[in-house]
Amino acid sequence: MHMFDSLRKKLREGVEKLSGKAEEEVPKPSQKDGSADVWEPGARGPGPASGASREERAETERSGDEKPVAGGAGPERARPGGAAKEDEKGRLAKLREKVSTRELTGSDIDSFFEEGEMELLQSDVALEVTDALREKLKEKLAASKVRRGKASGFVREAFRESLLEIVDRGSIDLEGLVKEGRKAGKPPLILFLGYNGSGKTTTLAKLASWFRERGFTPVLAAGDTFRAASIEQLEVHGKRLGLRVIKHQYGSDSAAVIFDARKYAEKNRLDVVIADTAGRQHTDKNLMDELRKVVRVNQPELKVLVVDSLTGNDAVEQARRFHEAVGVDCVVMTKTDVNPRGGSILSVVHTIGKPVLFLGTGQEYMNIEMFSPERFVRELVG
Ligand SMILES: Nc1nc2c(ncn2[C@@H]2O[C@H](COP(=O)(O)OP(=O)(O)OP(=O)(O)O)[C@@H](O)[C@H]2O)c(=O)[nH]1
Ligand SMILES: [Mg+2]
Repeated sequence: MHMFDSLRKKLREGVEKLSGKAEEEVPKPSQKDGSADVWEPGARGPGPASGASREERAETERSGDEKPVAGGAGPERARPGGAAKEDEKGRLAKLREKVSTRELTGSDIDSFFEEGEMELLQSDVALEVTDALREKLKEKLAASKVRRGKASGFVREAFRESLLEIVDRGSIDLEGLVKEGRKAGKPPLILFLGYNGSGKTTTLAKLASWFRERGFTPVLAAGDTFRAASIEQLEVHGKRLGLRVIKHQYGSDSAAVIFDARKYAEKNRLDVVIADTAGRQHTDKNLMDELRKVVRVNQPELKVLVVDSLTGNDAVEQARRFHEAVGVDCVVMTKTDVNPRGGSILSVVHTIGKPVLFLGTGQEYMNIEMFSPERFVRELVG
């Protein structure tokens, strides 16, 4: 199983289908300009040309550099026409463009989405995202002429750009944040929050390890004073990583623990405070109030929402509610190593308009992958 396999499959199918459409056939003879499309015997199209004059057809055959329509050239040969040369040139250029390009229409794009919506949903792409993608593709593809033989690259690029517009929400400069804190003599506070079991504690330990590898020294704040054994869990990480853990009693005020951790870091000239918080559901009013207080009292430099990518479409609701409650700065999507769907990344980012900081790709410290929107999109559509 590869990360995002099912989403990748669906999107690549989209590229193929739409580029197939673009290569498929030239439009039926246009009534408007009086010119006609040319079809040669053997062409993959609706059949022999109906309205083209012999001259036009012959000229198209002779313009050997552009082979607009696949299939064999007819037996007819050119018969010099009587029209003025310039006129003839213009007419032929127009004709050549007609046979060498095909306009994708809004309904081509709609039909892909109508067929594929369910599957996209099953890959955790929320309906709002599907709609946004559809509109973006229409903007880029509908009514633009696609050159024959070039459709696949053209359509792929449109997918890439559209997905990038959805998923690229800027980036967070973690090292810059810490360096600025050093200059100001105030170590930044990075606060982790999210649903129960989403991976907050594991993820913050991974980030602490990431900082250590880069020569920075974090201090950990045991802000989850609620769940049994949460403090011990953080202490295990502290021990493994050789980092100080600031803790209070179970049931004590989370905001106060984190406040103390910042003071400790300031006093000891440590680089960054990384704070755990209890897992909570947005429906739990008391715990959400507690989180608001943590934020109000401590004013974190970075609020990181940790979302279990396996949550599926519910991830959108989680992200929205946490964002409304405290204003999230970025997201970590965890368990992407055991999730072939991948659409929740698009959905969450689209919903709150904040960047993905990194992906959790396993249970070890090293299993984090800094998120690059460009790479993500390339992995999806090539
Ligand atoms: N496969 C995989 N497992 C992960 C990843 N991130 C976290 N986990 C696992 O998810 C489980 C929950 O992780 P925790 O870090 O305890 O989650 P939490 O959000 O702190 O949980 P609570 O404090 O109870 O709310 C653990 O078994 C982790 O090993 C990941 O990226 N991949
Ligand atoms: Mg935890």
